[in-house]
Amino acid sequence: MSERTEELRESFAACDENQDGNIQYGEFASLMRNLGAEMSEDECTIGFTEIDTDKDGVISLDEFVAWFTDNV
Ligand SMILES: [Ca+2]
Ligand SMILES: [Ca+2]
Repeated sequence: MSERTEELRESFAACDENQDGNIQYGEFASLMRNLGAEMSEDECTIGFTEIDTDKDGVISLDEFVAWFTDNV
């Protein structure tokens, strides 16, 4: 596992407040607030949907890593 992926895994774990192994919408919204991103409810929803590529309503670690690898 690359160092970059390890960092992302740690960010994911920090974001996963209830430690269930997925990021729910509420956890994603508070992550964005913590990052200081000024996002409206709509923008948050769009961002969440974009990362949730299999559309199961939660962001898995794979989806999180894939999105940050492609976009950051
Ligand atoms: Ca969670
Ligand atoms: Ca998903």
